[in-house]
Amino acid sequence: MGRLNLCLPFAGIAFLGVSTVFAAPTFKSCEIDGQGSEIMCCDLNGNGLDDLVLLDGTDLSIYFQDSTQGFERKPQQQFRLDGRPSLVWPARMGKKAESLLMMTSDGVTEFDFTNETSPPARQEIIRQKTIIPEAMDETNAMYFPLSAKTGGDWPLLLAPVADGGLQVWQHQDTWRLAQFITNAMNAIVAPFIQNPGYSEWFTLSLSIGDVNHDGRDDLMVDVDNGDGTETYRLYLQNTNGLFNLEPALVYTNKDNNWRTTIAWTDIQGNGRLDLIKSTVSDEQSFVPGLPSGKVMVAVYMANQDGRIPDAPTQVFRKSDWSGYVPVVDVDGDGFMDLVLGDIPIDSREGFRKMITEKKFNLSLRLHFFRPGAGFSNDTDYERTAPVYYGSDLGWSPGDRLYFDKLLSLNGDFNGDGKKDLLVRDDKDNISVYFLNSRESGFSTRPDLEFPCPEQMDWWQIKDLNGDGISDLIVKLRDQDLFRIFISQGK
Ligand SMILES: [Ca+2]
Ligand SMILES: [Ca+2]
Ligand SMILES: [Ca+2]
Ligand SMILES: [Ca+2]
Repeated sequence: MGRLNLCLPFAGIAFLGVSTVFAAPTFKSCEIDGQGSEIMCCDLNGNGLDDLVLLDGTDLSIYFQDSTQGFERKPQQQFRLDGRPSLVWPARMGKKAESLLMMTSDGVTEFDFTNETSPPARQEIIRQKTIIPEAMDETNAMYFPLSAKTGGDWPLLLAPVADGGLQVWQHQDTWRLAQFITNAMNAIVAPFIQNPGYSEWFTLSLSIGDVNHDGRDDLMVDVDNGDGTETYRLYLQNTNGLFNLEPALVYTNKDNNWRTTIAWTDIQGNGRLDLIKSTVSDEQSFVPGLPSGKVMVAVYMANQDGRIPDAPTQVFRKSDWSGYVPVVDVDGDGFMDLVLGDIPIDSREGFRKMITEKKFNLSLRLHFFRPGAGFSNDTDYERTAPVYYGSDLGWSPGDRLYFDKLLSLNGDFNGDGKKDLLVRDDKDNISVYFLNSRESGFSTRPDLEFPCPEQMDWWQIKDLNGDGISDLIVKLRDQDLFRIFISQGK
């Protein structure tokens, strides 16, 4: 059996919004029916509005966005990819509308949906043996983007091939193999326990994003060295639309284990990647069997030459059981800020109460970054957020706490360029508290409430209609239903 094991290692790259006069916008809600674990947002017909592609096994359902109606409940198109393991992602291929690309064991195929009413036009664009398995016990397609924007009409396409190599394909009239990056990923042979014998599996850990803000996506790869260390390499994209094969950054993490989480982000917006490394303590709390939740957060600011220093520049502590640190530019001044959390459990009784009420209080501490001074050592602003976690079995906030459910600071729900607090704060609602200023922090009462009396699996934040205000997609649990809240302009 083959196994796809994919992850995206670095935190999102900040988008600096434009400050304008604002009020609480109104949101329209709609629902789409459909099964699937992943949803892709992309503009398939080129009308400037993101459409939704729901991925379920190898079945795709397409919901086109209408500027007044939002989304209709039923998909306008459904079709099935080839019955083989594949990676799928959207990319803009020489025109305004985006296409869906599918990579299988023998190359890349483009699906073009510009004619909404007929099935997509299909074209094989790259014929090349890749490391995607030819067959698996359970055949499915998963979302994994393998294209890099160049600032021009065509992206670069990346094809992982044998022996850990990554091919870079460039479009010049036709698709041509332009570059080869060696040692870009792990492809190892590992024993598969249930089925004696050996089968190949691979891990692909790479991230594509514009690190130095020149409009060209850069590439970071992460290779597990197999000795408890891993090596990150950053390749910047040149003005000729290819990668500089001399890495701009090489960093070996000597603590490659479950307790350590690494996030790469450009804190100062100077084009150099900085490192935030958090380590979860294995100390026990006073509740038997419950770890203490203490986490050490070490910030390494890159040197002038882009290198990561041996010793951390600043060290912080938090206690929220999460190796994940939300690094976002909360106040929109162009510098990333640090958000630290604490979940106080003072007693066994307190812990019991937390379990029975299905709610805990998360204390958020904001440390704003100031040029020349770094993150403030003292907390700039502190705020308690009640978090309702519902019937999630057990209690393990872990990385999911900040990521894709319960709480997020990745959205701007009034379009003022400042990030707002989105939190599942009671069993009926997901609430938004606007960030008013550094000093006064988030609103005391919710500015927006998105109704969600059902159990939910996760949410996704994205500006689907391009009005500069974040929209919200909520996946409901145990129902083939997604609820979508779309802003109606500023
Ligand atoms: Ca770049
Ligand atoms: Ca900031
Ligand atoms: Ca805002
Ligand atoms: Ca919007």
